[in-house]
Amino acid sequence: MNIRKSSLQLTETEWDAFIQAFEVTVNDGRLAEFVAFHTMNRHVHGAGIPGLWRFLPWHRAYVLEFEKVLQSVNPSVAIPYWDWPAQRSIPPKLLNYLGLSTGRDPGGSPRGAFPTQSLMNSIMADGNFRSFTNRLETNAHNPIHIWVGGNMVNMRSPRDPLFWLHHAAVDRYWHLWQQSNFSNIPDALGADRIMDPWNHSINQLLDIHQLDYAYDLAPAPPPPPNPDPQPDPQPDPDPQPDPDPQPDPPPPPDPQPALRPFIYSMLPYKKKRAYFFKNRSCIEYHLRQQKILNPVQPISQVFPGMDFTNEIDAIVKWSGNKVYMFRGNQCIRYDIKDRRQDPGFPQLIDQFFPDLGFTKIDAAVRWDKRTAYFFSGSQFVRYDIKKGKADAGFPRLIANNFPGLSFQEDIDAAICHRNKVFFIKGNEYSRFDTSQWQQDFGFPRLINGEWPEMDLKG
Ligand SMILES: [Cu+2]
Repeated sequence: MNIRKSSLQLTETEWDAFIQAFEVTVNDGRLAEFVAFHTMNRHVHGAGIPGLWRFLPWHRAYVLEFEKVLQSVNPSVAIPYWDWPAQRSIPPKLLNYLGLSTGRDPGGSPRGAFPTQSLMNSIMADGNFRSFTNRLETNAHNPIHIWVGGNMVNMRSPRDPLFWLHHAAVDRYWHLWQQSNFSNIPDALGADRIMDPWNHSINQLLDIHQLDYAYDLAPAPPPPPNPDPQPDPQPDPDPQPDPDPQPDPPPPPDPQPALRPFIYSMLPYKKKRAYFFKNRSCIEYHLRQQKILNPVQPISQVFPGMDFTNEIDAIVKWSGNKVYMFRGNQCIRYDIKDRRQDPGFPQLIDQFFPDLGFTKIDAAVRWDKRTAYFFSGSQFVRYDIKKGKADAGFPRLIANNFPGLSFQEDIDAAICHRNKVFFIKGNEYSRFDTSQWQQDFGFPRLINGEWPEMDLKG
């Protein structure tokens, strides 16, 4: 039985053996052969059928078969798993070892990208295979591929040794989940049940002990203790008064800062068309064809004469040709036909829209002819455009009124297209069906997976 250990638990010798065996497969072409299996992409990723059913079993076979290749070089090698909630960085031993990868580009703070323990707990508590695998793939697996960058964001990701540690981690979560959901299995049909190019069927892949491997269940080592604040043993021989006393430093950042937003606000302006905004830029987008119509342009060029030329928090189409735009604690009204800002603006949000009860708006959306929704923090208000006031009984909690919506606070942007509302937060978007009043299946999705050019430059 071959035991896969946490990347935090591997000894120096075990790391060296893994890297040496990996390097042999780089040089003899066997890794490249495996990369080719992945780029063929035989429906081995979500979000539709059969990719949704095949993602976990196919990658289980894939990691297992490659592990056998490594073991043909050195029988003692097992692929370690990257324990993301505990090791929120590239395992140091692999920092300078790229395998066949042409490079990495780790994307800033891992705090937004690495799944937290509480996210993993919530995914693991999901008793439905279909939504479990979708969330594991979309919310935990994808962000790490993207965070690592380089080859890890495309189908050649298996070139990077991190891929294998990453997918061992995904596989381990499936295995742990199976302990309480064993009969809950991928519902693929016919040929989709066979994990080609091998002939393992899904049924043969369900029990890892039959596949002769296991995961160490040793708990991750505790985080290093905070050093006790000790009095300085050597008193400063020449204490100087602080030459420039500063106020206390700001409090440390929130331990779970929001993901870096991809889109700050959206404005529908014609049937099926919208502007998407980020930083100082906007692009024109076709909602139905899902394509960009014009290159990125500065906001100040597309909307001349406007006081807000960057970082617009929210935009909502109002009646006629008027739109309201929100930034910080201010709002303006803009005429999109005449392309000019209405006189008398900017105004303070809490003075111009006093019954919203918000000083800041994260997202706003025109829901139908008469209704707009404003989102701020974890709350929202429904607003009657015709009466010019908020409906009674608001604000309410997003979490209580949008059942199943993945984003329950700090929504970046929202836009309505027919009976669907798209919500954006960080690098994900979700689609909410207003006639069924529920989030559509298969969401949230990654913006840069499906809307590849959407990362507007500042
Ligand atoms: Cu992957």
